[in-house]
Amino acid sequence: MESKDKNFKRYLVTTALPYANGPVHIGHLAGVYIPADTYVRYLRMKGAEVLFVGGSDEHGVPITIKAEKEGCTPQDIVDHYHGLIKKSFEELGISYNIYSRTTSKMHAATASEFFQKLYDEGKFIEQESEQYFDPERQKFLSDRYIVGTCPKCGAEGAYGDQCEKCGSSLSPDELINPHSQLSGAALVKKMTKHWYLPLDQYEPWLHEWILEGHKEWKTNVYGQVKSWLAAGLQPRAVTRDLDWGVSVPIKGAEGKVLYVWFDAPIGYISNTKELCEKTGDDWERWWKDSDTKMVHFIGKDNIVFHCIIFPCMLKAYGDGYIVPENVPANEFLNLENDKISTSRNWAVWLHEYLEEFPGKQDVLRYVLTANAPETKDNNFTWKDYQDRNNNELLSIFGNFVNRTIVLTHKFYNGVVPALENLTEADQTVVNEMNAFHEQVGSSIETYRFREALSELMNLARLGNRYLTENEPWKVIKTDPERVKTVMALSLQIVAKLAILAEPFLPFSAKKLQAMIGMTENAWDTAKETVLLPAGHVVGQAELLFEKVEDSVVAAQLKKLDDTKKANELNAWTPSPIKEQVSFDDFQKVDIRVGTVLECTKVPKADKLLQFLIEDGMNRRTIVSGIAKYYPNPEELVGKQICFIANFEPRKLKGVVSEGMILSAEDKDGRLVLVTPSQLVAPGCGIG
Ligand code: B3M
Ligand code: ZN
Repeated sequence: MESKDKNFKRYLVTTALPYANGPVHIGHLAGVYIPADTYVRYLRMKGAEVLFVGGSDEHGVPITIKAEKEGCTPQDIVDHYHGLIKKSFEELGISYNIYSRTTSKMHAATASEFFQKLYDEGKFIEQESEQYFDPERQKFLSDRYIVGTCPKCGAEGAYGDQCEKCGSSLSPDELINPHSQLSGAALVKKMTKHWYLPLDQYEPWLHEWILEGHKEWKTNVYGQVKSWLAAGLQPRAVTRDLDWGVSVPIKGAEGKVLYVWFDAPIGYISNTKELCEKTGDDWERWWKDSDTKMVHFIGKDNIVFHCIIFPCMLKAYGDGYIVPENVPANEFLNLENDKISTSRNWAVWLHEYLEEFPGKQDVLRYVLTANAPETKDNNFTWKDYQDRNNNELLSIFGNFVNRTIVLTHKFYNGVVPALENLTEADQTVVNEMNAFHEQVGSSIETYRFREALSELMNLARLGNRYLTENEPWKVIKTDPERVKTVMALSLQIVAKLAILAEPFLPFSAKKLQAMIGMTENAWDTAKETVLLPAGHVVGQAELLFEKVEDSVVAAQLKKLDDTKKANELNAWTPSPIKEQVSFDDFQKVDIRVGTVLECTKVPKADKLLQFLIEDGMNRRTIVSGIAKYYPNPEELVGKQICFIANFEPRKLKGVVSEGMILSAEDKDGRLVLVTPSQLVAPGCGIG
């Protein structure tokens, strides 16, 4: 396997711990969880000893903000999302050995002990600095809790780390009039003490370990590490003044917790311990034995934490801790050509997919692997989802398997014929098909999952082509002996597919294995030419995949379109409130209800409508600039409108207008007439 120079005895595979403040979406899946699960399933099939560790990241400021907004505790938030995430991962078939959480007791103890040891050994720098403090709530505020006016665009409500209006990243010092999001109080600055991990001291080691020792890492990962090191590392604070997190276990640190990015990666260790405690395994052999190969699956925004900070923590701790052998981070996935965004609800959420597409886990796994953002950002579209399902899974894979099994039943009642009397062309197909086991495997081992999947599909293509070229359904009439060979060989391809597909399409592969009565699914059995011996009986054909109809795609696109519309409405802010007026001033304006008697376009004025209004005493003419929004003015006859009765008369395009009709101006500038909600007597006053 990889790292040809070293034979590892076991694999410790981790996936980034998703924040438990929202559900998981396809971007997370394509970037992290599906490739990791594919890798792990493959390793297990290879007979390797593997520990696959996941969990929820339940600390950090965004969780506390969400709790505050929803009027509940942070624990409520993480309980809800941890449950949701864990369940959806299970349903998608992400085959963790453990999926735990960073609010567990084991984690608090582990993270705390980790900090304590580094502290005791003088591995931190202690430093006081001035931080913003909310005098009303008596607490220090993290950047997210500080709001003010954006110095770049003037928007109100910009955060201490970013203005969401113009997107500029900010520091709280740059904000105009910074105040507390919690209490609204003006902020003061106060001294506070924190502990820093002096990353700069580890630069030479990082240089040697990664830049010299791991040139094989993906270029996006290697490149990021290189540029961080070139820029020079700074000491990083590993504590925060916050009341949600793992308490800093030392005297004088009351009210402080470990920084979420310090505790979260320790979660990999805590969760390993939790599992080993249950199973009676020794956790240290996973973490402190150089025979263990550790691989972190993450997204690109987590590279610095997994390639620099966490390894420095492990190195600082010493005691035999290993560091990752690889960190195959992916880029980002977009959705319908737009950035996936939780706050804009622009995502395909895993729990919703599982509900709306029952039994179609493998389709999502397939599409997200085929489109994985391995080397650059990539795009998910529902059209592509449909195409890949219909034209690849169904037409190539499903169709080949189905044809082969149906014909085997038709010709031989499901009994596999002997693979003999091979022609030269058959022998070429045998050689070709036997190469896939190695090709798919080595692509997986080097984290090239897209390539591995397309190789797998090439095996199915090979099978399809072989059947089509040999036409057993015709030849059966003229040369039944020949058909035995053709079917025997096709069945071996089906069996090979059943094994090689398993890391990618675990549900369908299992179904196929059961269908053809295969009991052995070790990866290396796929090396063999004959997997289904003569005389073996295969079961009846069952459909592995089904067509995705246009209406399904349309429904998903409609859902996204609705989201877009809702976002546009939310994004709009009404104009600022005008200067205050007194009751007396308001009383001066005489607003009344009138009934429309006539309504026509004003000639040679495309914006204007001329109304004849019954005002209870008289009839009056009012001209209003709403023609564009009421193309059939006659339809307004009989409707009631509101108008200013004592508005100074004005002449518009030769017509004297005796008042002003009220209309609402929508966010897009559209004018809509204001009418009473029930019929009232014309002339009655509004106020
Ligand atoms: N909670 C996930 C994220 O950045 C973050 C990963 C922690 S991994 C130790 O979305
Ligand atoms: Zn701004």
